[in-house]
Amino acid sequence: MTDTIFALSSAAGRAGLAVIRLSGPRAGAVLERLSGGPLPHPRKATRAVLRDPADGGTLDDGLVLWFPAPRSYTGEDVAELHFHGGVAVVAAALEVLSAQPGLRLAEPGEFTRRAFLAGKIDLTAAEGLIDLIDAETDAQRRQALRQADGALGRLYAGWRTRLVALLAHFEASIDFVDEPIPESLEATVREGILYVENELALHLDDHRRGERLREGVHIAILGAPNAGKSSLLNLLSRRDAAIVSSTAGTTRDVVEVRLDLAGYPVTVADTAGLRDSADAIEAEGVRRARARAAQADLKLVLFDRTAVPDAASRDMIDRDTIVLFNKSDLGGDAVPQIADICAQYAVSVKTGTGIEAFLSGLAAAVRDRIGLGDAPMITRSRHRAALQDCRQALTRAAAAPESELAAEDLRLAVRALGRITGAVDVEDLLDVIFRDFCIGK
Ligand SMILES: Nc1nc2c(ncn2[C@@H]2O[C@H](COP(=O)(O)OP(=O)(O)OP(=O)(O)O)[C@@H](O)[C@H]2O)c(=O)[nH]1
Ligand SMILES: [Mg+2]
Repeated sequence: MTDTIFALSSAAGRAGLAVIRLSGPRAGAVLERLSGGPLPHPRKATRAVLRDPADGGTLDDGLVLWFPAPRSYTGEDVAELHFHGGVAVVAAALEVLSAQPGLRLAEPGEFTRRAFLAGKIDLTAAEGLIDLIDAETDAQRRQALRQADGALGRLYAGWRTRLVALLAHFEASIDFVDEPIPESLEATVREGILYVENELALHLDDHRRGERLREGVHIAILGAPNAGKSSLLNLLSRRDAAIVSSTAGTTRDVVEVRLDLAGYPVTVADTAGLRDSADAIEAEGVRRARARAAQADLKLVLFDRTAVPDAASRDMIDRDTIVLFNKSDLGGDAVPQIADICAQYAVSVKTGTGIEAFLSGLAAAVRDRIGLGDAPMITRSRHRAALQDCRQALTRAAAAPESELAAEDLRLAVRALGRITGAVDVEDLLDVIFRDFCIGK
């Protein structure tokens, strides 16, 4: 018999309410024992005094819910116990449950894993749920919600169904060797393959928007020593994250701050001032700054407006850059148009001049890089890799000289798509995916 699992599903610690969830064949019996009565009406919150069956001692006066299989989160019998959220109440309740025969504490993500195994959700929906729990900003929440709802799963399942149908045509022709596949049918099948391949190509050509939204846009602050990079990081993060001083070469390590920028997640990295240095530690800092620049989705290149723009910083400028002329409060010449491929702003981090315009430009640049479109976006490199495999297999299938070879590649393509939603080859994937869950989910 399957184990019956239980866990605290609400957050640990002091709270107004605590929810303990049970799932499995013994959930109903345990609910009856604790509440001392018959099972409540399915899916209706019912008041109950919960007692320890061992000595009849009262645990709490709470609410219980009963979700008989298969209409439950996991597809199994599920019971929910709502307690007052005190730490001691919850600890006592969990101890009583552990003492019940056939019950054990759930592993991380085990409830959702059971939901997947019962066919309640596909893997992309399960991953969407993890993201929903982890969502830090509003845009992340909306993307996760859409994925948990199955939008991505439906898109992939739709392509897979199409390919399976095409494959069936080929397999029929291979089974009946005596009757060669008609030219017209072969052309239709190839057309179908190319159609899906094209859809996949469009879906893959998304500039990693979905992954960026999940992981955050990486922004690097770059520029000559003393330009005001650390001051800018502190302004953006509204705290003293990095040391600011008038000594050139203050910052050596990369200092990272995660922020919510107008609803989008970003990671801003402050870096060492770019210059040639005989000091080994500073030189290492500059090496790290350059490495960050190479990985960044967006670069903020800072110049001191009162100084001549240095070559090292100018070399950093490309289309993914916003140029800032800082220290406008100190005057200086009219701001030169340093590059025509990106936006530039004259600001003073010290007095706040020009900062508002820069911030709205920055928010727009971030939105451009991850904005939520209508089509579901690829959110994980796991999905991207499988989609790329699928696309390559389709390209080969369309060009294959014989139907046997085309069929084999088509089969590989179907399997690659199935790997994303969990239709095939899942065993080894499950552990990887569900261990990201917290216990009680
Ligand atoms: N007047 C004026 N001073 C500024 C402004 N922004 C920063 N500073 C000053 O410039 C000096 C250097 O600032 P930092 O933020 O440490 O500069 P940095 O680019 O991080 O310098 P390194 O870490 O050495 O590369 C400090 O004394 C700041 O107070 C500004 O807008 N106006
Ligand atoms: Mg600094």
